[in-house]
Amino acid sequence: MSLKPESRAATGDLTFPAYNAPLPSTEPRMNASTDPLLPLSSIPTLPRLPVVASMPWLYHPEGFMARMLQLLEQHRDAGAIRVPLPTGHSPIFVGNVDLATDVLDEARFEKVLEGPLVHIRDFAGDGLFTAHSHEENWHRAHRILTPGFSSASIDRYYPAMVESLQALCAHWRRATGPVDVVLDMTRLTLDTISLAGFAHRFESFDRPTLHPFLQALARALQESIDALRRPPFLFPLFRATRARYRQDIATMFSLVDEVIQQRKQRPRADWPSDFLSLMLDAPDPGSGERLSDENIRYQILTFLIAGHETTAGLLAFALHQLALDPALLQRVRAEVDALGHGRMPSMKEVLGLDLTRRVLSETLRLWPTVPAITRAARADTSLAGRIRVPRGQPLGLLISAMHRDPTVWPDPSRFDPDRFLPGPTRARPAAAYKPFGVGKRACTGRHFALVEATLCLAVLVRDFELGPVPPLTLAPTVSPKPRGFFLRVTPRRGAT
Ligand code: MNH
Repeated sequence: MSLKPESRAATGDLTFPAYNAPLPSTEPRMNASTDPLLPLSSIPTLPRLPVVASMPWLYHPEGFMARMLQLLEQHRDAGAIRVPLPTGHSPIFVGNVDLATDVLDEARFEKVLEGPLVHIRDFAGDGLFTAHSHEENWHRAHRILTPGFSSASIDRYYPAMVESLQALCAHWRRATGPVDVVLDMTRLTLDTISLAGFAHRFESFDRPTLHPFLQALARALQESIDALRRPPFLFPLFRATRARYRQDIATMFSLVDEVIQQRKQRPRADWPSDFLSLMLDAPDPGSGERLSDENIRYQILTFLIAGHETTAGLLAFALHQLALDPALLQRVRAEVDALGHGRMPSMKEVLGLDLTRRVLSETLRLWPTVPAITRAARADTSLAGRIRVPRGQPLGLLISAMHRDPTVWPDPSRFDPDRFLPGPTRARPAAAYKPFGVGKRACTGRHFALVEATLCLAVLVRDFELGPVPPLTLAPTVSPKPRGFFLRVTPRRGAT
């Protein structure tokens, strides 16, 4: 299928010739003042039909994000495509390093809430992830919580990571058939973040299905995506779905609010050292004020939302890759075996697992579990000195496409953790690798996630043989995951 400038899309003719990139991307940027800037409509645009807009062109068995990646790979030279949605929005997705470099400039672009984030705000409110960049509560929570997530503070939460991992290992030792890896990684990361976040034990490995609270969360997240495909006038047809959604939100609020009230009733000396205590306790170093109970509820839900699927997907992709590649698996195992014991490693040992960590970095390059983020121009500006961008225009950054840009990643689809060895190969443009987002709205939980993922991957490959797996296909979920990933795991001989 070919794309075309939007002016021609309006005619409804679907057989235009392939789009030609307007100017080579090597054009010096400073020429912006002399060359006329091209309008946004010069960006290749998917056809727009009545009601369904470009939906027929967005189908992919592996989901919307997989389709966006495919489209941007077909239009590498243009570096961006426009996607008319049934909601009337027409977001632009940027997918090469050249154009993304401009969008990373915080002086000119800022995070805006678009797509699923608009709906996730229904239950994550003005928590860090779904707050508008200008909201006072974002600044306050950012100042209070950032120190709690620094690499130095993670050792407080390390015992929670170990405890959940032990439950996973016990579950795998009991397994009589192949395990459902995505479900098990989800149980693991949810249990870890709820234990570290608010000292709550969901004990997911002792239940056949996720706890009702976690099911409510999963359904609400799914609805925040499904709602995007629905033209607003069709909402009345989804009355039952919307009622369920409101009920799921109420379920989540009541559990979290109760946890907060129970904590406040306990004597201060008994408070566990988790994020909830930090939030109730620490005044904002800027204003001296504390977070409100309502805002704390939103932060807790935010940690659960932002902190489980992403890390679960990362671990599932890494395990899939190691199960496919026995030579690499042996190298990782050798690194972990060299610790010389079969106990749970200490956090210091985990931080020294260099290859294991690089496997995770390379996994996040090929399958970034937050595949896109949205920015908008603070004032009229341009991309690569050639495309005019009006103030407020939302731009999606397709991180997965930037991560496969062949101008900075040779043989981009090959899995090679040694790309992340220190040395001259690391001299890449900043926009080449952004799995944790950009600037002041970048991921608060990145150290937490990487420590947790390194610990878990290391212990799982040390203690279990991984059975054979078919080649990777993706589930069509927002945060990508391997599809139908069942793995035969057997305790490794000699492992304790
Ligand atoms: Mn996380 C923001 C990726 C794990 C908490 N996270 C982001 C963003 C990306 C991201 C990308 C930027 C979103 C945007 O610009 O709209 N996060 C990840 C990945 C992993 C991850 C790939 C795991 C792998 N994140 C975690 C964990 C936590 C967490 C674990 C919490 C325990 N993330 C956040 C929060 C934000 C965020 C909070 C919002 C930060 C802000 O806007 O101030």
